[in-house]
Amino acid sequence: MIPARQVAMKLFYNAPSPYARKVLVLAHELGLVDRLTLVAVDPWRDPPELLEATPLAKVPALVTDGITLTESTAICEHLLRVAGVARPADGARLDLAARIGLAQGLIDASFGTVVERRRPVEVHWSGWIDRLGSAITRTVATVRTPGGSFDLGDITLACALAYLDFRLPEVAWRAARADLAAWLDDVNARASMVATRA
Ligand SMILES: N[C@@H](CCC(=O)N[C@@H](CS)C(=O)NCC(=O)O)C(=O)O
Repeated sequence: MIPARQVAMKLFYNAPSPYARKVLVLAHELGLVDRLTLVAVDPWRDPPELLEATPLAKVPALVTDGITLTESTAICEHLLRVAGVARPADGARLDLAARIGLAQGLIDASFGTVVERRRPVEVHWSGWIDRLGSAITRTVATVRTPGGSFDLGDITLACALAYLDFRLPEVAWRAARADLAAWLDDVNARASMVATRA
């Protein structure tokens, strides 16, 4: 059997996708990016090579050892295993899962807003846009300012906040959380974030 570290990995991604960026930032941080065959696709156009890999036609999708992994967190957890990063102990693992969940939800609410706004204005569901907006505001107010290593929780949060700046600049999260804004400005200068900017 070929050792896991040598198995080929093909990553379907789209540069503006915050979910795909999260995977790519982690791959850079782990020094694994050269191990990935990167395939840039626009999922909204249903490219045949993406459909062949996943019926969901979503990015990110990682094909490895004849298996397609979808869901950015599952892909990241696989990359952490490939890199040999030990799983945190129980308490830290719960805290990490909670931080990933909050930041991922922030991406979901932001991405959902962007998609809803792509519909013709007369069919906008304003109640839904407002609900997502409230979730964004509450979540930004709630997240802790990271202080430690740039782990998957922090990477997910950085991708979420950078996506707000990129696609929803009218959300005044920086004014509400100057501490978080300073942190993002700091991590935005990391090589992994610079290399994955859309
Ligand atoms: N929960 C998934 C979300 C993936 C996702 O929604 N990706 C978007 C790109 S930002 C996509 O491919 N959308 C195409 C579609 O929904 O058809 C993850 O964490 O990977």
